Amino acid sequence: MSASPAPTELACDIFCAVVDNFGDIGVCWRLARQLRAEHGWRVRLLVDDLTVFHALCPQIDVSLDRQEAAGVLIEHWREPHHAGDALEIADVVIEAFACEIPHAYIAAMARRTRKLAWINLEYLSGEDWVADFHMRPSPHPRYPQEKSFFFPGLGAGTGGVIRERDLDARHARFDANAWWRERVGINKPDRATTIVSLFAYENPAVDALLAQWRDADVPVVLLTPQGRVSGALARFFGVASFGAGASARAGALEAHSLGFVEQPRFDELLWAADLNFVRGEDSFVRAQWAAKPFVWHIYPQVDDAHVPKLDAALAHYTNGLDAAARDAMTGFWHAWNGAGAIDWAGFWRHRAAFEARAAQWSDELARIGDLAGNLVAHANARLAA
Ligand code: TRH
Repeated sequence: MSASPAPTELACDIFCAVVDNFGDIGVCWRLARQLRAEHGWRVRLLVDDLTVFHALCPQIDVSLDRQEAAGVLIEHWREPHHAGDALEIADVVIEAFACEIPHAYIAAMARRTRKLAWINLEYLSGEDWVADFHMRPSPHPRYPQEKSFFFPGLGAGTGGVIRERDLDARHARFDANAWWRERVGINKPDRATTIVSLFAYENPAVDALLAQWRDADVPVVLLTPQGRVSGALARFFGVASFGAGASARAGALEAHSLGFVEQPRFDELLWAADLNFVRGEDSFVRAQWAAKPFVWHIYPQVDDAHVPKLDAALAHYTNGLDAAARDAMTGFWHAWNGAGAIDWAGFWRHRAAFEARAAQWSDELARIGDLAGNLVAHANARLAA
């Protein structure tokens, strides 16, 4: 009797086009690392903008066509025709966020005799329709290929969101005192202070919020990664700029600007704060795992297509809060996203209820399963079909 063959490492290509900001590569880089580290896949990440990637992974050399980081092969993908240095077709092909993969690559996929799984990884949405469309196949109009649509989501029957196996252990090891000294250069503020992290786009509501923090009864220490909201802080404090390392004070508000850190360290900021303002997609997910109250600045879309997405997330997140706390959270998220007036005191008076719900929601979300694990199961099923 012959011995059964050793299981082969699945090869996976992830195509990532950076539309803007950090979220496209943020999601792809996190997924690539996890597929390599936790599932043993041989992962190649083809990305069209190495400069943005460098911000999340300083090890990236923007001048190289090919390099390796965290066990992942990284190729500078020159859209739209460049199909990777060697036109080797992977077992699992992931096109992130409907980016268009090169025709030469698709044609080679069609010529391949062994099965492959071609997956379009969609943007995250908490809306109900997502479960109906998750994992649906769609035939290619020209080639005998089927592509399936993998939908991240916040509810049962969706692909879930990314969650690494070592996340809880990393969180448990987090030394807040050491972090404050290293990253902010001061001792951790005492419990009487509210610590807020602020990662946001330009936001008309920020001026009112800064003024309310300045005039608040309870002191606020604000930590903000330098970026799109830094100009508003500079204006508020009457300084020329508010880049990394800057600090300022006004009334009860003390603010510190932080430099951008490599992606695995971004969680630490969320763990250090009592309340997190996050944006886009990846930081929105990380805030949920941090299990602290958070406020989401959603990525604005044309025709207000983001509004139902915002409300769907709110419906999940506020489920189980009493009516007053739910209304305060809903009103504050809406105001932060351009509808209504900011009311800090009315919001934060529900802090205890928000904290309890944030911990509970993090557990509920974990029950859907981690996106990488769900995606591996889906790809294996496609390959075996
Ligand atoms: O940067 P974002 O706004 O990204 C996006 C893009 O705009 C994209 O086009 C859009 O479709 C998507 O949002 C919904 O926000 P996001 O998704 O939170 O990505 C930020 C990434 O930056 C995240 O992976 C965390 C990382 N980061 C660090 O690695 N270090 C840091 O210091 C900070 C502040 C963030």
